[in-house]
Amino acid sequence: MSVKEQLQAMKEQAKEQIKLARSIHELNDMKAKYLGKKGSFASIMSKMKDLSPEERPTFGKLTNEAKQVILEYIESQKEVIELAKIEAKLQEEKIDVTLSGRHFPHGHLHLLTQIKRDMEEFFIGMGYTIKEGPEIEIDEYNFEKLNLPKDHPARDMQDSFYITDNTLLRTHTSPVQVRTMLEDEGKNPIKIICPGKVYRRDDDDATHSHQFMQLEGLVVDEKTTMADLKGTLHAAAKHLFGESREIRLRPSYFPFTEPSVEVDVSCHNCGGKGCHICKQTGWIEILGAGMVHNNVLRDSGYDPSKYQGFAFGMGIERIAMLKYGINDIRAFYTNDLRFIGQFK
Ligand code: 2U9
Repeated sequence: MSVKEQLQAMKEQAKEQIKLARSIHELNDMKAKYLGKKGSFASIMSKMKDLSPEERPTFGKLTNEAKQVILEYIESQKEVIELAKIEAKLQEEKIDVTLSGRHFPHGHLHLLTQIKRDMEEFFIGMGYTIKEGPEIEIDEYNFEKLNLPKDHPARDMQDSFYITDNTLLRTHTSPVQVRTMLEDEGKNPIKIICPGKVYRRDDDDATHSHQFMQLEGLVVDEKTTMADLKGTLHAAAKHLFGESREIRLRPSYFPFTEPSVEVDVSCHNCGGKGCHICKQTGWIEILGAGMVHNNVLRDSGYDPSKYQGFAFGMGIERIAMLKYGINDIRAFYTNDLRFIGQFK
């Protein structure tokens, strides 16, 4: 084969093979194979020495041209590879704007918080102020100032979480009212609600929890009567359970109120006819209340001959359970989203 033919064969072979290179790395291998020190081109060049001086210029021209052609093949394949790379990247990063978006669920307030806030708004509308206080209380505010003498059964160590002899987790939010009365030093009327967590040493079951939420209210003024209490509670019951609700008061006993009452609301499920929710009575007990005991007024600095007051207390869980037919109080605390998510 003449040199010219050899060069022609090499160019053709290079053209075919370079076209097959799929990466820059493969292309570099091709470059080395054809144009490298030990490549095909170098081996053809080594034949230069065997040629006569007349033949050399033609040989030189042909080899230069062949080298140039191979370099061009390499360059153009390099472009092909780079374009393919860009195309692959574009395909990989392609965004399908017609796909539906990913769903990011929104959280919402816990049912107990919703009811607490709803009640707060209702009472704010009635002119009340919201008061909060510590969950760790002293015995004096939690019991003594509420007319719960030392030997009262509710003060039993078995019923409360005592921290020291003198401090405990509050068993109701009433000490917040005591603190407010003491702060006002018997000078100003009081109209407050006190929502918050309370603690009792109960064994947890479907209707008891060692920790639950209360909302209590206290009004102290010079002309506060049981009629004010009844009107307030009727309005609250209607707000919670519907405009056509009625309430009834039954006599009861609490150490901090005298007289004391338990308050029933006409059943929101059957309207009073009797159903499984109201146990066929037409009425559901929703809270306790009464006129503030003279001892309680006096012990916190209010003169009972000048001031009267009413107070009420309700369990927020109980209200929620009645309103939504929830039959296990523990559902509020286990944070199962299938339960919690129902109350958006
Ligand atoms: C002061 C004076 C009086 C708060 C009251 C009740 C009646 C009552 C219960 C309802 C269900 C507690 O959550 S429950 O277990 N509460 O029945 N609470 S009167 O009386 C007060 C509070 C503070 C200074």
